[in-house]
Amino acid sequence: MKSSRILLVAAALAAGVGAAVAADETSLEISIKDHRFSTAELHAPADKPITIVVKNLDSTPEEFESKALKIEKVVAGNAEITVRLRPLKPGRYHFVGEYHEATAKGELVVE
Ligand SMILES: [Cu+2]
Repeated sequence: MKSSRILLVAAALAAGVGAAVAADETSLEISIKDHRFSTAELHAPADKPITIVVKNLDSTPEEFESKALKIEKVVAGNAEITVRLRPLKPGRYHFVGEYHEATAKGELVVE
């Protein structure tokens, strides 16, 4: 009996922490058009989780890739993906559209 009550308290605490983290999260959006990112520079605060929605407005697929962020995710033509990042240290994190690397370049600036 005693242990189940402790479990309930633990579950309530975990739920509270989860809600606090979600509210503190940074949501960003970027689109791909004519094999270029718009905008090419994203800004986010340090030490907070980040979510980036990548919308591909081109009809051909693209691969959202960043070695610095350890991301490699294909976005189908006229589709979108959501990328979730752990809290990051301040810095400039480059990313590219790997299928059109000459034009699809961008940076996530964490400060
Ligand atoms: Cu790749």
